[in-house]
Amino acid sequence: MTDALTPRPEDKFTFGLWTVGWQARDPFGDATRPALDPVESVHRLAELGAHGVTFHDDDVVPFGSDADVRAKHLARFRAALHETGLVVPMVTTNLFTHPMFKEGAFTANDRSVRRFAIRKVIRNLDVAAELGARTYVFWGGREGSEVDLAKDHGAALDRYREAIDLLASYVVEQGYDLRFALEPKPNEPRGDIYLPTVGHALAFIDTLEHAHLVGLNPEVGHEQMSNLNVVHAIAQALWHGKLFHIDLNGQHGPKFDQDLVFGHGDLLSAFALVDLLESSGYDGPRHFDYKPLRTEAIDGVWASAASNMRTYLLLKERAAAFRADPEVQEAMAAAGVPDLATATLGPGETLADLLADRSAFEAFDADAAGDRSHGAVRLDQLAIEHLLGAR
Ligand code: DIG
Ligand code: MN
Ligand code: MN
Repeated sequence: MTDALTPRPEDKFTFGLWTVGWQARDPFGDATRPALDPVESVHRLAELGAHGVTFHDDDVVPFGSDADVRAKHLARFRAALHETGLVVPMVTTNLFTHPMFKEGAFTANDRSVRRFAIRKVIRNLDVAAELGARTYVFWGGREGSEVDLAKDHGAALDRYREAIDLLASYVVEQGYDLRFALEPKPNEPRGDIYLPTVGHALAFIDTLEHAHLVGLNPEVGHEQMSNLNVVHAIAQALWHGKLFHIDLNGQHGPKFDQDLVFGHGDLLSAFALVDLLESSGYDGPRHFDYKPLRTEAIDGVWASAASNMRTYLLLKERAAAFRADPEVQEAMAAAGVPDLATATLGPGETLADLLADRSAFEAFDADAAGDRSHGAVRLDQLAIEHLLGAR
């Protein structure tokens, strides 16, 4: 029996193979789960209602495989996609697991590592294009430092830009229909990571040779690790026309990267994020980049995958009900929310007109404005009540 909470391909839910495939090894403990065959993940995620999968090169082809082995792994993976109908909207590169990347990839002091990293990405850009991916993500997990004086940070940004510009030039020369999405993160695994937030990444993108081809893949928890508001971050990414992809998950504020199931962190923030995504016209994948809790066995892995999609659909349903609620609409109007869309200067009004308008300043009743009650708490309570199913 299907209902509004049954995931459908048109919901565009996608999962990284590395998510359900995480064996739950952490800095303080061994794996608690066996390795998962990517082909099995494709079939199980399809059964759960996913629209597609995403992957790092090494998730499908083990690092260091020779050409024949690589071809066999890719062939098995393609066959599973064909059998299930799953698509691959996004591909990325593992530039962080092999010890060679321990001091960086694009920004490694060791030039030979930087050259290897670029070649590793180029080889996987070809795979991404061949599979029909439209987005290629760059998460610079090893691009950073623990010791400030062990790195020339300006030169590091030069090298980061050189790599992205070179790779974007390759995509243009090959005629690939691919765009790049940078994924900010403040720290972990490096003590401090370059391009730590959406803001830093936006500023960096503006300096690039092919800036129009480069956008963002913000991850919910990564902004929240910096105690930043992820709804503001996504709104600004949209405002710049740079929300090319998104990593949805959950996080309980400033601590290690929890990669929880979407909504299992700050639920009210997740509600506002779904409201924004569903009203913004963003038509990209609803991509989950999360880790099934280390406490779970394989049954919990698939349950957690389903939970991401079910939670998203519940929030989507509640956000629509919130927006349709006449009391919410009245409370929005009372709070002046729609008024912000009106320009501060009137149509055709000039600065001189503003300077001549005594009601704007000389005769303005600042105390009356200060006394006004804006009704934000009422909106918060209405959101809570919709979330709790009380309306
Ligand atoms: C971690 O948040 C990163 C890597 O898993 C991957 O490179 C990227 C893709 O979404 N997210
Ligand atoms: Mn994360
Ligand atoms: Mn991510």
